[in-house]
Amino acid sequence: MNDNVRSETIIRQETPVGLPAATSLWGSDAIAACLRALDLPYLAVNPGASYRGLHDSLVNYLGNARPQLLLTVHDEAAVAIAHGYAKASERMMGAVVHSNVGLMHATMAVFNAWCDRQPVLVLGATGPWDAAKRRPWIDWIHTVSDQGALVRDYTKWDNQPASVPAAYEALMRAAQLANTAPRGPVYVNLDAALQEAPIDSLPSLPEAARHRAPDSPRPGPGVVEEAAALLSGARRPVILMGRAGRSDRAWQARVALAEALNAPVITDLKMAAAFPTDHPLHGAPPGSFPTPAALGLLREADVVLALDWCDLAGTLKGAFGADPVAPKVIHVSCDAHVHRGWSMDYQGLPVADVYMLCETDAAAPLLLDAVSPRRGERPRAPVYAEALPQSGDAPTLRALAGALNEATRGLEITVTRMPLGWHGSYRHFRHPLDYIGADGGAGVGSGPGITVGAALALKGSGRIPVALMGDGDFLMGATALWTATHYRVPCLIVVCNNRAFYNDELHQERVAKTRGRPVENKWIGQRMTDPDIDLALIARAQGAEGIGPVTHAADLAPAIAKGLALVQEGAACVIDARVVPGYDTEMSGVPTQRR
Ligand SMILES: Cc1ncc(C[n+]2csc(CCOP(=O)(O)OP(=O)(O)O)c2C)c(N)n1
Ligand SMILES: [Mg+2]
Repeated sequence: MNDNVRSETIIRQETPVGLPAATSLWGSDAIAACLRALDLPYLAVNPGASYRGLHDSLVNYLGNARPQLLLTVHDEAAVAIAHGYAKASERMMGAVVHSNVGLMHATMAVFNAWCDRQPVLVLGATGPWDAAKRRPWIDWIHTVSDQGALVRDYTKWDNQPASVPAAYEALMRAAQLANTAPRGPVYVNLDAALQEAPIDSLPSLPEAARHRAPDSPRPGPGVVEEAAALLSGARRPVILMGRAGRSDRAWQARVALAEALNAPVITDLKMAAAFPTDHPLHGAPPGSFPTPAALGLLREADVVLALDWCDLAGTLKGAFGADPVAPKVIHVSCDAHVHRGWSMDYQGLPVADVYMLCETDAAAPLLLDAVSPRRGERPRAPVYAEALPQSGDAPTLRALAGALNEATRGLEITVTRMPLGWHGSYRHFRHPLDYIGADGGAGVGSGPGITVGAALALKGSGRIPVALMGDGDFLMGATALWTATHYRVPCLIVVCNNRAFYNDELHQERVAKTRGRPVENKWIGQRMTDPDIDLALIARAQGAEGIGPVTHAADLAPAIAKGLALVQEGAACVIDARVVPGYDTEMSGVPTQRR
């Protein structure tokens, strides 16, 4: 858990009544006790008969505390909430999804967490595996051979334990692996018969502290010195600041390293805030794709320090094309430990003159100690101004960004989602929790769940969770909001509602142009109009506050201010901000975030 969020949050508690003395014990009681030993704060669930044994144990044996159940309205939201919680807190929680169908619903969220390298303990169930114990029909429907195969290619580990002691070990191993860098989701599948079997006594629980995840691997001997020598002697080093931790200490070490090297830093909107974007060394507005300004810096570089940069090969290709990569490359990452055959989320194979197999925040202090400070001319200060409220009436995304900046002045907010079309210069990030990064796997619909999970982690921290979300993203996952209202988790979702899957209109436009076909038709099969969907009503239907539709630019800042005030009073709130379809092409000619 990082030092910026409180370890315990106060949310609505649902306290079971009349708990019996534990005179009889069941397999799932032992499994529940083991989950408590792992110190999981919450289990986001969508219920199902396949884990009714475990559900009973969590409620009637553990008393619905440590872990507390969080009911979700969709299995995908359960995993997305756990994903968002880990992003903001750096602490793992669990998600329980019903046999096969629940897991099938949850798969996209598991994939997102996998690509985002975030730990989630996903629990599932099947069976009874013993066919003689199955109820007719439905238990057979609930039983599949090798259920873990559904998610094996995008989880770090999965298992179907056959006994209580095996379940203990599986849970310990799953938690340890999930939290070992590179982190990721794991899946433990609990046989219904094992859960529902009577047991004589609780086998003694494993010592979770002795199964905790190790610290980041350390780079091999000599590698730090090799990297430090390259950096100290560089004329124009550039830092690609990628995946990194949320703590103040790690943030400060990264800033100190950049300052010691006097090197421009490039950050990425796919990943959480890693470096202050208003620092004079922050080289270019961040994007999801390398921006022309960032590529220009790379072309001038003689040494590139890539700190767990997502898609290093692609970024270098953007700068150097088919030519050899001119600068020396120091590649700091242990991501290769989860590079496997099915998903290509590992991206291209980057060149590396020095390869430090460790995490960013393990490397930064070591490099800081080892480099000789580089003097000389400071790089041009490229500090850019944030978006301002717009004078015109058109509610563009830039106008929305300006309104957000105005309405949040003096407040500590955590941006839990950026919409496609967001331009990296619209808003500065000055703290590791100012922005928690994107979804990881480009799975639309994760925005609401990740936001609610992050808001859960941030409750009590004094920071206000604010999501800026596409309408497509909101609509695909909107029912995650109910979990926020039910459990009293405040958050603000500003839906950048262009009433379209606009990103894909741009794709149709490109194809039409290439093929010499009418661009005018790009909206067909993309626009969600006639009827416009009333997003504020979707919020109100779930007990949240709903504001809007807001249709004039001048009304955006007051609407956001009102939403923030409601959230500060404890509400979950959705603002339907009707933005005009279109991404910003004017901001220094830099492409906006798109897919
Ligand atoms: C689950 C899923 N379905 C479809 C897509 C393809 N896709 C990528 S971006 C996008 C549009 C998202 O719409 P919205 O959130 O409203 O953002 P906008 O494009 O309008 O800015 C779609 C459908 C996807 N990435 N994920
Ligand atoms: Mg849209």
